[in-house]
Amino acid sequence: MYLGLDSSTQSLKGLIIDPTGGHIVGQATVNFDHDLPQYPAAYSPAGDPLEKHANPLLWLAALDLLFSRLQAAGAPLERIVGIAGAGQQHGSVYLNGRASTLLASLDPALDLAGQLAPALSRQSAPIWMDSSTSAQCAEITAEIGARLQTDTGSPAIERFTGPQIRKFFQHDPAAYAATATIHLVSSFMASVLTGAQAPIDHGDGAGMNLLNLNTLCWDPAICEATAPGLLDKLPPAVPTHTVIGKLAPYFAKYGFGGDVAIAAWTGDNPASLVGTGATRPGLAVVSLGTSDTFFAVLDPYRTDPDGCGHVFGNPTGGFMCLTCFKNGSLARERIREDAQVDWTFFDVTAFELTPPGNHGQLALPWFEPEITPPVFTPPGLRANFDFAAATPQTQIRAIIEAQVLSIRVHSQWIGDFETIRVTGGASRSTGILQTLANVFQATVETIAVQDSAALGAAMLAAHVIGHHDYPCLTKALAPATATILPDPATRPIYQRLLATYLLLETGAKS
Ligand code: XUL
Repeated sequence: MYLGLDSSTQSLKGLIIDPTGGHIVGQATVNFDHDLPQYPAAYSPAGDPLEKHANPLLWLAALDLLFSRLQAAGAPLERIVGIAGAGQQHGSVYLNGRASTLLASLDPALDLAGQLAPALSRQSAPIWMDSSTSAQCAEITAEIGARLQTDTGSPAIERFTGPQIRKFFQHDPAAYAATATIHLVSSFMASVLTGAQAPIDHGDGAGMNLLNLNTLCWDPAICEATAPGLLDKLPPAVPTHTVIGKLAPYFAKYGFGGDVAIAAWTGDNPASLVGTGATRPGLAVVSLGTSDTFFAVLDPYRTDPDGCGHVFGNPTGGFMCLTCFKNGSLARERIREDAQVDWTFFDVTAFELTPPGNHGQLALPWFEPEITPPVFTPPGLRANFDFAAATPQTQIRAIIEAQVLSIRVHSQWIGDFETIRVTGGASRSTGILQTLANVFQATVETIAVQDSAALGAAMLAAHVIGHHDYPCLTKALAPATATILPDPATRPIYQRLLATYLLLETGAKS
């Protein structure tokens, strides 16, 4: 059996799979706010709301708690032969020169947080929600130029690790100098499991603005432009398919056996690519959550001319792209509440009462600063018709078609797709699913996977350690639950509406 872990912003999840039977045989979750409120999961250390940090001891306390919960629930921990994991991307953990010794000598009589606290050279970890590094992004870009995007897969991005490291170096040079190793959340967690400094995988490493994706090595000039001596502080970069060590003896107290292999951890999005069964070209995933995300395999390597899409490593080899749309479900919820309709009306009825294309009427719900396209000051609702005077069904179709057209526009640089797999809460909406099928003229599939990052990590472990093949793992653990075909008659309607959408987006950005 194989264990997949997902260390995300709000929780640590563990999911155990039996790859032969094709079942999930155990799972547990630690919810940070609820279970460990003493350690903040996303706070602003100096009161600047653009800064968002976490206390890294949180992730250690969560690991102890998760394993004791799995043990108490009778999960078959003694039968686990391999573990892999996924971490929230971009967040960084700073360790001093004592860390390697402390990691190698964990005492099972004590807990992880207490023993590893002295290993930290920085008490907090900037996480992906931090957008406070615009100045550092500009400085790195001025030094490196356009090569930064074409070689690292993304232009300088506020939440990415390199700009965050530069800010730390500028604001606290002494603590930076006392830092021996800088980890991502993923490689930090892997280090704790193995009791030794773990490498960073290409999947998550690509979210740092430091890894050269043409050479798959840390880029010396970009590292030096980010912070002096940085190259020496980075763990090695390795393919995701790497066995990095054995589970440290510390964890035997939870009932693990003596010979558990650990595979390299990756980022939550690369792990989700595996967990949604989307590791082959021609298939894309749209995850409709608080934010909407679009991800797919990218082959061959190239970058988004608009700079909105990011390129990460595909854990199974090659590359993937990811685009985040900040105004997802929260925006949909707000429109539904304002229209005073229930979810059945929002998800189904509104689409039965209105025609595809909505007579050219579109509305962008940018209530929060948008990531794709980048809009820092949210303009609120922007429509090309009198939104307030329209019926709820027209309003709803206008919003959903604009959101789906935005996903289409900002994924066009990748190409066309035969199949789109849809996950997340809003994938219950038949209206949204049919709109996706029609706008993309692709088959839409729903999948029942709830925790795609944790499942993807478990599948990675089964593949890397147990040599199970991905198509079989996907068939058993992430099968399609429904298929929606595109209506070919809507192709010209959405081709025209795409041009209308672009005009609306341009107006809303300015
Ligand atoms: C991706 C990103 C988020 C985090 C969430 O670039 O910032 O999706 O990975 O954990």
